[in-house]
Amino acid sequence: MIKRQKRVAAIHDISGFGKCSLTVALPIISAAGIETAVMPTAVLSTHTGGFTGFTYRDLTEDLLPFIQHWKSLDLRFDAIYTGFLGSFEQLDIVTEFFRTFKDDSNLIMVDPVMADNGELYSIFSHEFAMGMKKLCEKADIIIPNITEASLLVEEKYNPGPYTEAYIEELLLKLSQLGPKKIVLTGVFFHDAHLGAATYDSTVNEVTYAFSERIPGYYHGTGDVFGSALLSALLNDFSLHRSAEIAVNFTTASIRRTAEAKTDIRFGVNFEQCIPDFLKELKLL
Ligand code: PXL
Repeated sequence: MIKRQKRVAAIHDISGFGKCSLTVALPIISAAGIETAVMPTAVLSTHTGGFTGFTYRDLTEDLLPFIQHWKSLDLRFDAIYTGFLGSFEQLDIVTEFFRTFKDDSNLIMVDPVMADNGELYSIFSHEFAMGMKKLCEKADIIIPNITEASLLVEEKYNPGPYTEAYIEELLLKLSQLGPKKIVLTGVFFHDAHLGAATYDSTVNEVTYAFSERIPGYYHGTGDVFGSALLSALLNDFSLHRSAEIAVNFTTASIRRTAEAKTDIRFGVNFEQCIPDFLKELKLL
C-alpha cells in the first residue's frame, strides 16, 4: 500500500545567505520525502551570526493572514516546526498557529532558538527568553541546546563537561514545563565527543547519541540537526534512532565543511551529505 505523504509547516525566518532556518529546513525535510509548507517570519540577507550590515524585513503583519488563508484551505499538518522568531508578537502569533492547527495526532516541535555558548543572541532579551519558555510549554517536543535549556529552566549556564546526573535532571525539569519529549543538544561527558540526549517522559527513558567533536563553532548546525531529527521522526524512527541519525548527519556536514576550511559563518555543507542521510532513513 502506498503511504500517504506527510506534510510539515516550517515556521522560521529565511536568511538568504549563510545556510540556516528555512534555507536548511526546506531542502532537508523535502529530501526526506515530506511536503514542507513554509511560513517565513522575516527575510534577511544573511543570518545574524557574525555578519554585519544584513537586511531584515519583518513579516509579522503577514503571519495572521497566512494562518487564516491556510485555515480556509482546511490544511492539516503532521508536524509544526518552529525555529528563529523575531519578536514577542511573533511568539503570540505562533501560539495562535498551534491553536488553529494542533490536532490529536500531529506533533508540535519547537526549537527555542535564542542562545548558544552561555549567551543570548544579541537581538534577544531576557523577557524574550521567558516568552519562548511559554511557547515551549505548548510543544510536544522541544530541542534546546544547553544554553537555551538553562534559560528555560531559569538556571545558571554550565559550560560542561557534564555528568549523566546533571543532564538527566535538566531533561526532567524541561519536561516538567510541558513537552513530553526533549532532545537536548551540545551534550558531552568528555572533550572528544559531542551529541544529544533524548528524554521521553511517557516511558521515562533517557538515551544518548554521540559523535566525535569537530573543533569550531559552525553556524546553522542546530537547524540542520532539527530538520534531520524531524525528518527521521516523521519517517517513523524512534526518538533515540532519530537523534542518532540527526547527530550523524550534522557531524558529517560539519566534517565536510571543516575539511574544506570554509568560513564558519557560511554554514555547513549538508547538501553533499544528503545521500548518506537518506540511506540512514532507508529511503535510498
Ligand atoms: O540558526 C538560527 C538562526 C536563524 N535565523 C537567524 C539567525 C539564527 C542564528 O543566529 O540569526 C536570522
